[in-house]
Amino acid sequence: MMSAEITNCGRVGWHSDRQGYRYTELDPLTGQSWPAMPICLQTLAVSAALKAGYQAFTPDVCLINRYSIDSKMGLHQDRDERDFTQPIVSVSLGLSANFVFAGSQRNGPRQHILLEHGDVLVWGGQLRKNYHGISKVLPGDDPLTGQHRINLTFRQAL
Ligand code: MD6
Ligand code: FE
Repeated sequence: MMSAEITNCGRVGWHSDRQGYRYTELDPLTGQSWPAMPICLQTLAVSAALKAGYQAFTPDVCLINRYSIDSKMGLHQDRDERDFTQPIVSVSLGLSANFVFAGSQRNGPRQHILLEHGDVLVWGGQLRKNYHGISKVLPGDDPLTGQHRINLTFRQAL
């Protein structure tokens, strides 16, 4: 089992290493700022949030995960952000994946959602800190991403 390859764009980025995980203003691998969040992506995220009823979403980070067919993401909570009234907007590209959505407890009942190319999931309110993960990336060969799935998650971290 492999985990996804990770990078970011935006004012901060989410980084995990031996010292733990955190949001940083500089990419620890390059010492440089993360690339700016492209306006078109920011606009997409803000308008998706608005459609779902979140009127003041101001994402400052886009976490970029690239999965291969053998990668998974274990059940986790997204809880390193400051303001949990802000939703998360997740955009799926390339190969499809099985998204597992548990409750507020890791071992609670699970829902399985197929995330396909172009799907946008907006996530917030009572469910903001629910456990979730990726159990499987479905094999295939996507014309744009090849044998990969790319997930963009937009958050307001600060
Ligand atoms: C993924 N996504 O879809 C991993 N977190 O590859 C997440 O961990 C995630 O999609 C919070 C909200 C939506 C998500
Ligand atoms: Fe997550």
